Amino acid sequence: MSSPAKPIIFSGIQPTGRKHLGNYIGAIRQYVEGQDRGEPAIFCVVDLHSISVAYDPADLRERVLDTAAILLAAGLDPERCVFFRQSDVAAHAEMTWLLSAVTSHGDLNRMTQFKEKTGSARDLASAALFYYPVLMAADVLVYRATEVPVGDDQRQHVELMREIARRFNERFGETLVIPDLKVPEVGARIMDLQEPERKMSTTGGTESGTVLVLDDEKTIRKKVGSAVTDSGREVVASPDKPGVTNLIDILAVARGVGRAEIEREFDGAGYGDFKGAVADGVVELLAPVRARYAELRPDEAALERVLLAGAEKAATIAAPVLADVRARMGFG
Ligand code: AQP
Repeated sequence: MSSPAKPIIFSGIQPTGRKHLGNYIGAIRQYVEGQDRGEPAIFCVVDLHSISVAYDPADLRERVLDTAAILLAAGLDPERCVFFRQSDVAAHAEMTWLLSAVTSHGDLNRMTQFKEKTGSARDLASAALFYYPVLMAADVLVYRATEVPVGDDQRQHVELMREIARRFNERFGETLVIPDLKVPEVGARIMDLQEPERKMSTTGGTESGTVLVLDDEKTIRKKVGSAVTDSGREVVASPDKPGVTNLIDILAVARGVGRAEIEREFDGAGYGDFKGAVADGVVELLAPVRARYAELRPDEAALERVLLAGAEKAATIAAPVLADVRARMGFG
């Protein structure tokens, strides 16, 4: 089905209280930007995804509220976007099963994130982890979303959801929209400050190389100050300087400028001054979010109200799409 003229933006984020600078720059920042463009922009805390690894049910509920408060603190406005908890809208789970008819075992076997996350313990991984990309496809396709703002690590999953939509349309007739991937030009893959060859990550990164959205100023300065650079002095982005390149990207995003401007400003300055400026930039970027989070997080009833109201709106948008999919597939 050709994309409608109006953009429908969809993205999901896992429930943890440990959202990091990579999540903020690669995803959350794009959500806030998208809510003014999306008609509608739909964002959800993907708690169904989080049961694909070991978890504690009581803790899950708390982490959903943490994540909701972080996103609202970062600027999501439930009056201008649709913001909800994934498990409150049953269409996601039903759509997952329906789409599994046009997803092959081989497709899922090729997903690098599954391979990386399971390593040699693949046989012990939950079927849910293997199925994660189908649920992610369902999340997006059930809203006929046109645009999926994510970080670079989700590129392969978005390619697969596009393929699933194409196959569905070929097999059952034009029904689903093929969504476009949207990764930020700068900051699509923020790297771990201690191990800049790997991405900053909730589960796989180093503690001191991962700046959390809720870190206080002192912690941010310490983490940025001890970031791995290299033995040279030049502040230049290049593949053989992954640590410096990462810091340039972070500062470029924090200031809303391009890489070249940062390189020009710190030409000949040395790493000490440069890291100081990066720390200032990150503190300025995250401090307002942390302050607002402290105001919002205690009022759990208010957070629940926001999520439930969002779920009602989301369910209304998903219902006709799911009805079309069911009808095309011969149900009902
Ligand atoms: N390092 C990153 N740089 C840029 N974007 C990133 N994202 C994740 N890491 C980076 C983007 O953040 C969004 C939300 O991610 P998530 O919380 O839903 O789940 P995730 O991908 O599992 O987060 P992590 O930190 O990457 O967790 P691990 O490594 O434990 O799996 C997504 O859009 C993602 O692209």
